[in-house]
Amino acid sequence: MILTFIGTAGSGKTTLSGAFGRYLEESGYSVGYVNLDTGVEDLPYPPDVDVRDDVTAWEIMEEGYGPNGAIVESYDRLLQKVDAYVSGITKLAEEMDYVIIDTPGQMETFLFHEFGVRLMEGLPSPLTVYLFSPDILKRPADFCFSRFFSLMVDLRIGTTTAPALSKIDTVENLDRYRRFLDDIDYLTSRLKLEPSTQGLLAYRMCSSLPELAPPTRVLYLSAVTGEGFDELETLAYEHYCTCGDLT
Ligand SMILES: Nc1nc2c(ncn2[C@@H]2O[C@H](COP(=O)(O)OP(=O)(O)O)[C@@H](O)[C@H]2O)c(=O)[nH]1
Ligand SMILES: [Mg+2]
Repeated sequence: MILTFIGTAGSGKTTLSGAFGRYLEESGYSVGYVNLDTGVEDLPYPPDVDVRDDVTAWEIMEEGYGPNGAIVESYDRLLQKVDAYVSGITKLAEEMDYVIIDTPGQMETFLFHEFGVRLMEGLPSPLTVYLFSPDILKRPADFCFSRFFSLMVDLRIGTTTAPALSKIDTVENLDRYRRFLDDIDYLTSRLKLEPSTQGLLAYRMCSSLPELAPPTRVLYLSAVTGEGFDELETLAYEHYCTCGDLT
């Protein structure tokens, strides 16, 4: 089965790819690793498929591009080979129990680039995990934003997407986060009390969430302590055995 980690830069994709992969290997599974980041230097896992074998952001910078331009240019060049990547990853998935895909550091170079979209469309039913870290969750509207962003990932790349709070070892009051993320009715009731137009928008959006999407459960993960790894394994199993029902 194919598991893809998506999230903003620093949300913990690469660390989690290594830590969850090791957890699966220690449980006796065979695991294949895919690195799609042209700008990464060190990886905490041995990649079986690695875009840096074709192109790196640094070599493009040597041609005179700036850091952002080099990253975009690297995916423009990789686009010509997207079909070969789809075949390579599909083959790896046939050989291994799990294939873990670590996506580019900057999420937009994956979600907003044809390389990422075409790659994901070509793969056999990958499960995507959308990672967001606790530091972006301050106000009730932020919780609504995270739930919706997970849906937007689904909409953009067409894969079943599970939202996951990363780095939970860094938060003291996980219960507060859980309450806002797990209980949409509670979140909606809190948003109703927000006086701002932003609060009103969040209230309207969150009220419609149950109609828009099946009630996918949220994961709570730490790549440092391994918390939530058993739930992630269960979710991946359910995705493959019950055809995407992640309630
Ligand atoms: N405390 C803590 N730090 C983490 C965790 N996962 C990642 N980090 C740290 O967050 C930073 C960014 O992680 P990285 O995996 O490179 O993020 P990526 O850009 O999404 O691939 C690094 O300094 C990691 O050590 C976690 O579960 N707990
Ligand atoms: Mg990374």
